[in-house]
Amino acid sequence: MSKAHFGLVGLGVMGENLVLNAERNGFSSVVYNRTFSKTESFLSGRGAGKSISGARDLKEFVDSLERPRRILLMVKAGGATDNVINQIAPLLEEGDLLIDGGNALFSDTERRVKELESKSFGYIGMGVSGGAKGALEGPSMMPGGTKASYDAVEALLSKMAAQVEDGPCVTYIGPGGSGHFVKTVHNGIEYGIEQILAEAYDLMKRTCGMNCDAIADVFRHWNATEELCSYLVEITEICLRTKDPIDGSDVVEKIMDKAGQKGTGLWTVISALELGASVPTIYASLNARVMSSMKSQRTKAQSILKEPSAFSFDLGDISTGMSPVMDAVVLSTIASYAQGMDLLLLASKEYEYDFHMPSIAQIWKGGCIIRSKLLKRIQNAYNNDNQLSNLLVDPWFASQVQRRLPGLSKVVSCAAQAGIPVPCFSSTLDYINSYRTARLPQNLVQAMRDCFGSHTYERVDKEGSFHTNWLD
Ligand code: NBP
Repeated sequence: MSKAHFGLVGLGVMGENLVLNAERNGFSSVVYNRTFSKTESFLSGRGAGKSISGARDLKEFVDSLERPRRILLMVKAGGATDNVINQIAPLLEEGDLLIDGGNALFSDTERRVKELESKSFGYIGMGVSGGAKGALEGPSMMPGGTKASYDAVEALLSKMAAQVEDGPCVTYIGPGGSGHFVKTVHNGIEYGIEQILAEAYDLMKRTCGMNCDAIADVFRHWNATEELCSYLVEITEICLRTKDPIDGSDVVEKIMDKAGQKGTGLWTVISALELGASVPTIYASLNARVMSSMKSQRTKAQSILKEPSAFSFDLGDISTGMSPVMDAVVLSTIASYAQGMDLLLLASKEYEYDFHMPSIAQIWKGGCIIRSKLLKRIQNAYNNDNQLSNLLVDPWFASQVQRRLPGLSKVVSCAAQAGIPVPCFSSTLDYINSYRTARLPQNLVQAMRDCFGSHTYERVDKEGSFHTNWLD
């Protein structure tokens, strides 16, 4: 029997769809899953009639693959991935290649790359984005490891990836854990945008009394603009229009207001703090999920901490796309991307990943959850300057800030008066106002630090390190 071109371990939502994608693109495949009954039901279900076979154990799986073997792991990140690697590594031979497509912590991938490359077979840590549909139809993929390992699977990955006007949504990201680092930051940006869209929905509902269909109309309008045309805006409209089949009411209004998280948003913020990147919009979205989980405390507090008395303000109307709210959404979305890209640049220097920023923007233009028209502008900005200090100072983005800052400011101040939380909008406003302020009040912070702890300070009028005897 001829050997398969491609092997997949882990028949979860992602693995199932990725192996169907590989097979559709001409790569006969073999699958292995810890629980064999899942393999059987896959092969008799979605995998039936295709060039996909199943293996009962890892030895049979490895023996069914042509050499050098190309094996994609799509199992739960963390200990499960280590377990599978420990079981499969002794069965591999020189030149074989393992790809971890799970959402691994990038430092775990660094460790695994070091351990496994020394065993003479290749190891790639690859971020995959696009959910189930993207995995089947073409995801965005972010592979990191040695260039030689990437070259060995480039043809396979290029065929499986989403395609946009300037190529497939996959590229060599860089060494070690760089692919998983980029995927982590992608998810951090995603957290930000999801919260931004939720804040817009909340404002329109609570200040304008709009129902889900009316708000969905606004999202449809936004999705037709260059600034906001994106997958997340598109699915937000769908979510808002979807009705409960039982009583025809809006499903969204029946969903518990507690948002889950699996770690990548947290890892983004931890990395940002470690590297000294300012990511307040992304952090605000993470904190909003944490706050949302405190449902019983919030319910109790609502009756104790009264909201401000009646207010009124003008957010525009649907025909103008609720323009101040749109300004707030556009600038906060830009801030999410800007903060994520800034974090990538710092990581590129600190970890010697040598990121090619335009290529990262390019592979996010299709297949992934944060795909949007804005990414073309981001790609252009970094094509002009791969080390651009911040997207906000690129001419096109700067013009957006200039034009939309009054709208964002209005939304934040009105929301504050109405007692409506808009953590991403307000963090973005502070972020932009801070970033465009040449002199911040940290001179006083430095004075205090020197006063109580003799930490010294620099001066604006001469070089050196200074101390004042403040308390004498
Ligand atoms: P899950 O994250 O739910 O993982 C399911 C797979 O992991 C099954 O094949 C399961 O085998 C296997 N597994 C587990 Br759980 N523990 C194992 C262990 N100790 N040893 C061996 N296998 C084990 O599936 P998923 O949602 O398809 O995600 C797969 C990976 O892709 C994850 O790392 C995830 O973070 C990442 N990812 C997910 C998405 C998404 O939208 N879902 C998007 C991008 C990336 P079993 O059948 O025997 O339990």
